[in-house]
Amino acid sequence: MERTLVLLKPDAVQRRLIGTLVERFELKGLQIVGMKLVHASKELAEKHYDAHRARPFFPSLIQFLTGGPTVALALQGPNAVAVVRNLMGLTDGAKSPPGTIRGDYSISVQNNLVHGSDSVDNANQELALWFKADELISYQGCDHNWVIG
Ligand code: IDP
Ligand code: MG
Repeated sequence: MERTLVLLKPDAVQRRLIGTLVERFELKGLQIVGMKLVHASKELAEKHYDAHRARPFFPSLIQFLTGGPTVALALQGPNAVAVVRNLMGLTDGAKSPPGTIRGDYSISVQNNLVHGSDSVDNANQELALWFKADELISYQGCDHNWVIG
């Protein structure tokens, strides 16, 4: 079973969308195996977005991610990485189709509410960056056989 990192970025927290967004992932059938509120340090934010270090928007992105608390979620399920990316939609909220999280709630490129790992390798690295090993909980959901089949 695959695991992925989701962040409800500071705009989602400030806009009181935590419950709404967690519900989207839960109703899809993903299982929460880690969850915490983190006020990201500059060091954590820069490590998380290291791939974008050379981009012109990097300083603004780091200011955004460190500007308030973030909810870090570890989600588990079949093809969790791709499932989450599809639920999120496109990077630019203005262009993301209705029905996706960003399409429904964001109209910005930067302030697009959610992060989701883009590959299994990156998911494992990002989970290790945001969570200690003992903060990820393995358990069998009681509805597992109905949701997964
Ligand atoms: P993703 O979150 O859809 O995977 P990435 O290209 O990995 O998008 O970019 C990481 C984050 O950087 C985006 O979610 C968004 O917050 C921000 N970002 C991406 N492109 C731009 C841009 O052109 N201007 C400002 N911020 C951007
Ligand atoms: Mg990305």
